Amino acid sequence: YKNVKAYTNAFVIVDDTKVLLGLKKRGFGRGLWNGFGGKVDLGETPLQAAVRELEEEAGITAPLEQCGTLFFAVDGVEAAFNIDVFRAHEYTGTITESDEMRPQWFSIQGDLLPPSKPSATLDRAPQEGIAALPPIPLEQMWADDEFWLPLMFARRYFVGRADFSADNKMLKWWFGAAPLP
Ligand code: 6U4
Ligand code: NA
Ligand code: NA
Repeated sequence: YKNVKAYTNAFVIVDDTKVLLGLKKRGFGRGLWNGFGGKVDLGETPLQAAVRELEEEAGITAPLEQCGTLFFAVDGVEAAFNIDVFRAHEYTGTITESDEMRPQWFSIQGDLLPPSKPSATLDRAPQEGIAALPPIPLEQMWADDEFWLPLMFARRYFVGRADFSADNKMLKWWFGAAPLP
């Protein structure tokens, strides 16, 4: 790669049990479920960009906090991605489909649940409505997501890198976590 472009990706996670994802309807990553985000515009901080993109793509406002940093390079593509990842545990406004994203709640289940989570929390009866949500559709998401989503759901701070081939296969990757600073 020859240059690095700044992007954001934002997740709303309610009660540690459900997460809002959007189905990308156009452009890069079309057909994949992801958080809400995009390019950091000139003059914006990554946080400002994350708040703006969440509003533009899902119609809501949330007190986002950075929870990770990811770096992606693709063979033969000049620009690599630096993605600041944000999360919030609450939001205001009405979740609204946009031209770019179709929002949908998913339940956090199985291997994506934090292993360190106290069993008292995990074992309690699911809240009304949660059980009916579909599980996170990893097979229809970027290949790297399964490695850092559990860290995000465990409320840890994560960093990582993945290198993709020109046809978007993940060739090499590394992800790690630390307690939140
Ligand atoms: P335009 O329409 O050009 O303004 P914009 O909304 O600024 O687009 P977009 O949607 O192309 O940008 O941003 C790409 C989104 O995809 C960002 O949220 C970052 C995310 N993304 C890119 N590669 C990813 C990967 N390997 N894994 C992942 N998210 C990725 O989980
Ligand atoms: Na976007
Ligand atoms: Na944008």
